[in-house]
Amino acid sequence: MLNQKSNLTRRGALAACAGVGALGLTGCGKGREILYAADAQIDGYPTVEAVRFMARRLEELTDGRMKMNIYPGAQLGAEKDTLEITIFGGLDLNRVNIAPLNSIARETFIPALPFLYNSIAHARAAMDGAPGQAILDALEPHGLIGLCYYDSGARSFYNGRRPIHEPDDMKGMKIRVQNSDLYVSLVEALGANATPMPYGEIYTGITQGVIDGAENNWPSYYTSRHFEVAKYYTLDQHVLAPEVLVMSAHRWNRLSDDDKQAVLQAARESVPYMRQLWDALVDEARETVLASGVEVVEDVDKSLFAARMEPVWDRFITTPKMQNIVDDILSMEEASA
Ligand code: GTR
Repeated sequence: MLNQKSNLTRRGALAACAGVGALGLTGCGKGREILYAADAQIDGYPTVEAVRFMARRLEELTDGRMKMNIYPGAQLGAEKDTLEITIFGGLDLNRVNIAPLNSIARETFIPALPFLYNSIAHARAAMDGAPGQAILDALEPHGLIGLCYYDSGARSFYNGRRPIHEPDDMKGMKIRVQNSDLYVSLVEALGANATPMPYGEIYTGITQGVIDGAENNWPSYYTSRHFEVAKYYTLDQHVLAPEVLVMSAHRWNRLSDDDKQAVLQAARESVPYMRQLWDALVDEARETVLASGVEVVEDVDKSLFAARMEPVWDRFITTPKMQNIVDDILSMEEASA
């Protein structure tokens, strides 16, 4: 059993060492480094396992000098809150979706534009390439270092009221969205009411009728068990926005150049590992959810959803720099097809 005294002593040491930070989850001392990482997804989810992989690589690359402690399942709070703590320097690493970064750096709207990509391969190529790097770089002036992207597949609508075949079926529905103006606009463009709310509150929100549904990819719909309470899933695939692993610039700036390189290398090496786990979980999620009796609407005329959502592009792409990144992504379409 963990002895309470040593636990308290450790907390005191952490707080003293961190100097700043609401959580004080940053570790240092005698050349040894402990990086603290948060994730809103449950233990075992591909993003969590990818950060664990990164931790093992980081330990190897630094001969055991750098270690990581990972807190999955939103133990440290919802993404919006843990991001603020990360920027402030109270938490070292945070794996989040791109959406909660939207209010921090406008460039992060780009990968969440509706129907931007023509395939998963296109999304991966764009995020692995120059456009993805330009978006990560845009985070730095806001106190975050973007280390890498992870997959998040395609997000689609689900609800507990009726099957959605076309946008008009969503009229008046209350749909939970992430904390992002772009997502609010997307849902409102369809005639539904957007309700921003943390991920962890969706299940109860649906059972209590606060919301009718939400939108997410297969693995999240499955592992969050939302499929138990929202039995209609429509594969409109409106957004292929990625997950992002960010680091607090406070912490980053205190690392030696060699340690920065090791962190970056370990993060990058975790990406192909994550993708393997991701592809397998998409299959498992689809099979299990279908077997549970969920009604999946596969035959969707996506052009109807795309037409309604199109005005969102002009509303959120507001600078020539952003437009150039969008153009770069669009020009990669053929190469990745
Ligand atoms: C998931 C993502 C989470 C969180 C969640 C949400 O796909 O992995 O980080 O952003 O969506 O909808 O809040």
